[in-house]
Amino acid sequence: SGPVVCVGETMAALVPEPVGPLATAGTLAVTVAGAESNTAMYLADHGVPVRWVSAVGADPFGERITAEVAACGVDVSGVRTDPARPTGLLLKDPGAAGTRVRYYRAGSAAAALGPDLLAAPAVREASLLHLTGITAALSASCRALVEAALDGPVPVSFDVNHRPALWPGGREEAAAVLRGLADRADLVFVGLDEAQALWGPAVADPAAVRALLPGPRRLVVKDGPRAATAYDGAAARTVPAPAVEVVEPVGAGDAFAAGFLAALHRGGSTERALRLGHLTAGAALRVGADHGPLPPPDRLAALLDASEAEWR
Ligand code: KDG
Repeated sequence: SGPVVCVGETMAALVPEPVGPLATAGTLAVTVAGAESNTAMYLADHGVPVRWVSAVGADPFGERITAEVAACGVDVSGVRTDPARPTGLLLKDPGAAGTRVRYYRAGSAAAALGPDLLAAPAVREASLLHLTGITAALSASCRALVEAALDGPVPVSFDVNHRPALWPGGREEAAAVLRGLADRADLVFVGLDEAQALWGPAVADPAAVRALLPGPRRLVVKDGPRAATAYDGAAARTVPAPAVEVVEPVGAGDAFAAGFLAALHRGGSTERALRLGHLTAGAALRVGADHGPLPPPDRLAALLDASEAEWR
């Protein structure tokens, strides 16, 4: 079967080094950020055949991003270069209350992507398409791309990824659009806090998210540092999150999705998929960039095989 194909925008991300507030930063590290390429990189780290399909500008950041994603073992042959539009940029502003993100991405190369992309052989060969709600917010053509993917023949994995700054219509628009899209996917990832922010305080537990999104066969509800619950049909399984010393949280959700998908790709159980999701998220939490190194393979294997008592 074909590769997992991740479609979405990737930007150059400037991160204060050492990690701290932008206002007092002396040095900015140039890193790569993009939810879908993050997931692709972690999938490649897990040995899953994966392709990232997108567009970048004909500029140094576009070149650099594509090279860095490729260096992780991701197939970038389907990445287009748009001579007329730039690569997007983001600034990370880490603070005590978490990281604020500032975008410089309006009119970017990736924002001009559209449903025609789905006809490209690089996408048609996919065994699974991985998309996120970020793409739905980038432009009308990007929204149409997500809609068309959900109507198409390839199963879709969808991470809700609500980014409030990207929705000019505000929370109400995001809530309606993202619920409609997520409910049509085959597999959905969403944070419990994100679900509450979007769909209201009554969405207080994973079961409430399931009730709101009955469509996807598999639904994963992540409850931050506490636990994650996966539904396969009506069957629910919850796995607590291991403790991690967090350096900077951005990218953890993308990593979680990759771990979960990688375990399923290998035919693993829901329990193993949740564990590998947590362990992969830990790799993102321990670094300032979105993509950090996985624990060594023998350590990962031991944790996946640990008894429930040892895992906790
Ligand atoms: O999930 C992490 C992403 O939010 C980050 O990499 C930047 O893709 C990004 C976005 O649009 O916010």
